[in-house]
Amino acid sequence: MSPSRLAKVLSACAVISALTTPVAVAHGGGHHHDHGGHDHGRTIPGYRADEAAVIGEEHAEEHARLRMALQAQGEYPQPTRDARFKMLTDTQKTNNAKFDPSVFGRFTGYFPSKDFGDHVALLPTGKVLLFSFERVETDPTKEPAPTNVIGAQNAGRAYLWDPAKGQGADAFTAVPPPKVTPPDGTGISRPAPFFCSGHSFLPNGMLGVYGGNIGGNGGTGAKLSLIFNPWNEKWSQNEDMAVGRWYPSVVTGADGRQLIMSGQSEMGWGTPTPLVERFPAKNVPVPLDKSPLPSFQKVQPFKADAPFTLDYPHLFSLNDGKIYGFGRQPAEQWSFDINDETRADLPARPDSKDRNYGAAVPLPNGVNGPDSVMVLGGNRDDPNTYEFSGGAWKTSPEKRAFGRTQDDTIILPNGRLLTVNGAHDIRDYGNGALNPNSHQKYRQIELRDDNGKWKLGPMQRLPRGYHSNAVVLPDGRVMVTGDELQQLANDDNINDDNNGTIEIYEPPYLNRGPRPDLGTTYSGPTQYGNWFSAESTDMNRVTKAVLLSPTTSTHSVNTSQRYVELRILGRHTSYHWPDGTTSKNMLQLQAPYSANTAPPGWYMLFLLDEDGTPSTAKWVQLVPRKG
Ligand SMILES: [Cu+2]
Repeated sequence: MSPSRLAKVLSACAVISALTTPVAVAHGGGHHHDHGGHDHGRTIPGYRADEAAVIGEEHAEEHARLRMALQAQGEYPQPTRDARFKMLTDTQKTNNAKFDPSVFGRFTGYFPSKDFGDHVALLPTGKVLLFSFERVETDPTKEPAPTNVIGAQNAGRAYLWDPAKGQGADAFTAVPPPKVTPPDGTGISRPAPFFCSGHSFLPNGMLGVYGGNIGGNGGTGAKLSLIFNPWNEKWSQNEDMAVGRWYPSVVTGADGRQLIMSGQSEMGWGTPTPLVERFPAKNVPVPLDKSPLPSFQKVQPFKADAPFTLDYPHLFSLNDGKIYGFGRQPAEQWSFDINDETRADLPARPDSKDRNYGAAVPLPNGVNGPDSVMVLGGNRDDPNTYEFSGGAWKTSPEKRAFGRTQDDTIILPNGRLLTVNGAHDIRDYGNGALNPNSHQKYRQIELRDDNGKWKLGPMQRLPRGYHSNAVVLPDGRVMVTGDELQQLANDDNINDDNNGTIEIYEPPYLNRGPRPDLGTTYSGPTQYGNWFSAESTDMNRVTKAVLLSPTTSTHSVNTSQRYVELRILGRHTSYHWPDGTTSKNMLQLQAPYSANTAPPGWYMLFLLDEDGTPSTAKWVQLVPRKG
């Protein structure tokens, strides 16, 4: 049979099987069922027990043979993509009809993206930087990333998406990374292969990106040190780091400097580096303004090491000014003093299990800034959430509906938490590795309310696991993207250059009454402890003013998340400035007292009413006190 004929037969049946498979709903606390092909004694490769349950064993065996025949022909048929995507579209629609948008929110957008979005950063211009790698594979049943690819094909790519320009191709602009010639023996220059790097923001809104993979040895750490400048939309390159890092984490401390930890070294997979590096170096001023940085600045070694045995640790700057490093291995929990450059042991996480990539989030703590962190993702068998607070761990009384790995949990402008994305394992959505067929449950979002209770909500269109991301936009919507495997598996035209997709989720607060107004806001740099103005025609309805940090994330690591309330010092119907001008309906908001509460940098200011409905955001910048 020809490949297209094979594909037609299979996809015709696939639609039937997909549509008759019961949708959604958790199996309950971490129960797993292996659909890998060994159930009922069936050993035919490609056999799926879940399919057999719907269409019968013989028919499922027939499918298995067709599937293997297709695989042997080395291509993934467009009709299979189309059938799969139709199933996901239909099940999303059916399932989500039962969720009241004012309680659970709703998914409102799905559109093509120029990039896979394996790495994302919301920039202080309101644009989103998306980056990953040039496509090396179109078949989602094969490893889709250039992990072992050496040479020209292993190249980075980056795009800006401007939400103000909508959802079409015009809203995307290519911003390729600098060309480099990696030390891979080929001598070939190409856009920097920075996928699976680590990143965080500098106090001037620029993004520092460290590491990457030059290919081979199961992933060979790149020494790349790059800066993306959101103000002129250009990259610059620094001097290389001392070591290669693939899967490092980067965090910005209260001093405005970045610490770079972990990552598989230039020796390849299985050689995580304990070396910690810092940018900028201590004798170089921290960048505060928008002027481009000089190229080839140095990173600097940090005295203490960070011997994480598993990569991509969660790093956060908490309100005592220390960096907290929560390793995926339970005993690898440390704090770092950024002034003394020392490391101290923290108690072991109580779950006693290594965790996969999964979410962690610093919890809102009023005007004081975060002093505790919730670790919740990364173990599909564990629905518990763990809180590190006051130097000790506790297991929270409230669980999620089920455990997830590769999930993202982000803080919304009302201080509540949203979990999106998730999978069974890396490249495994519950039906075996490199099988795009996913357990439906991983498509359901989960929301945490003010009492800490979690509830499942509507489904996203695609299952998104490994390399997925989510970002709160300044208008309060949430952008969901990432996971090149699912994007390739559901692409409506694999031959065009739109390989990625973005989904938009509107939280419940966008589906209730009118939002509080936020007008002109002081947009210059604000020193810690000073007050600044924000105008609102709903001034008297406003109960809270909050700073929400823009986030940059990958692999469920999101070190920049932060939620800080501001003191409202005054409400003025009419305020007369010393220069003779007047502001109407003006709130007087006080910046946090110290960088320990919120490190220097750009933040989104939201005003909230008593129902927790946020305004759209305005950008403000916190800077150190002068003198
Ligand atoms: Cu990766």
